[in-house]
Amino acid sequence: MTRKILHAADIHLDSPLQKLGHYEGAPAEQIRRASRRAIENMVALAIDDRVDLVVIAGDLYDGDWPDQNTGLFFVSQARRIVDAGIPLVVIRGNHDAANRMTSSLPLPKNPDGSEIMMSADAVDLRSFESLGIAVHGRSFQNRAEFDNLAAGYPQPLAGMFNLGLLHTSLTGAEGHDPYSPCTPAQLADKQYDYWALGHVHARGSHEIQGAAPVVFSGNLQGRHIRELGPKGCVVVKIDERNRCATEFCELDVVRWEICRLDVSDLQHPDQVADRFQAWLAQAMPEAGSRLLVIRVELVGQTDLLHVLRRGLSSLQASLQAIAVTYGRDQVWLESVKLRCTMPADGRPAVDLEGPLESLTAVIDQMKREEGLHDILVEELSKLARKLPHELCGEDPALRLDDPEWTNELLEAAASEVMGRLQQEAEQ
Ligand SMILES: [Mn+2]
Repeated sequence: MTRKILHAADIHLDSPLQKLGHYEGAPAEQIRRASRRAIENMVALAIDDRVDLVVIAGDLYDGDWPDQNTGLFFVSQARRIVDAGIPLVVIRGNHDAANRMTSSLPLPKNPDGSEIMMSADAVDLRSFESLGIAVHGRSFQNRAEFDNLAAGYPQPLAGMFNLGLLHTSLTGAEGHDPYSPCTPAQLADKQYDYWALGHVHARGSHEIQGAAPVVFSGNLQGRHIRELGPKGCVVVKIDERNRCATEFCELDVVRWEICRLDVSDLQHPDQVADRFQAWLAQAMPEAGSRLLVIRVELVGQTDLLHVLRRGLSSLQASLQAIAVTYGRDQVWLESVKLRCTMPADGRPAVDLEGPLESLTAVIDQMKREEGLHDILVEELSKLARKLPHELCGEDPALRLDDPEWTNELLEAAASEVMGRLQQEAEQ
């Protein structure tokens, strides 16, 4: 008997998008409702593709519900799944840990009468005899779960396809808290047939060769510019001998992309707009009918850097105009970032002498000095302590522990100073 399991995770239903309010003309409503549309797509896929089981590996909710509508929405979607005769199994992750959620609603029961939500008290089991599938899983009791939950998972049930459902950071993943740590070797030791993981929002496989697949499905719908590209779920196809093959299925309705434009051979800033339009011509068909949210990053070495920096707001406006006219309602420009640098060997187009020349030397020297980074972090830490909580959450305004971010800040500051001084020198 062949079977199909839909594996999803990290839905963060109705997660707030606080920064959207900062952008002029953002399609905020479309982005805000994206997590719901993505769930509807998931349910439609489960029903249309006739999957046999749906599992959600934690962080279904982003945290306590803003109101009961979030819970009611999921109840209605769970209802659609079980009404189609498909069982659904869910564990809680750090975001929707048992002790974080103050309100709850009764979920429908599975077709065999079992509960959808797995226990946080001990490792739980859902055994679907008619499918020959056993699901072992445990919900997070507390937000910060530092024990290796996998250690308590039992031996596989003989004669069944054994699936481990777990919310974990494995051995650690950049940008994700190290909850429920474990190694791929420890998971392999359990001798299950598939590990459906959640927590890490980037899709990926981590199995040891020859052992069961260990898969992060990634999140269902990207929520900001660091959750890039196609998002969705994994459909696991199981053959008669309990061997499985996985297939990624796109479910997102809003897609975040970075458009990197190399400006090394740029003759004039106006050319950036042409290149952006050419990039859009390729990207739009790939995105289908989805809303594309795009950050433009200019990379490479150019001595037009200071010119670009000075004209950044008008460049941003002209790219936005292209997004509106050429992209119609399908494209929204999130921001334009200058990641390009001055040519290492050449001097800027403008002849530097006197104070500008000295300043260039000072900036170059500061970039080489290692202490500069520490000074910046120390200064900004004072500011960070005064920031309201909303600006320090998952997508913080100041990312002081990210050396790439602080370096960008220093580069931007140097460029800004040079640009302003040159402007004055020319006037
Ligand atoms: Mn998580």
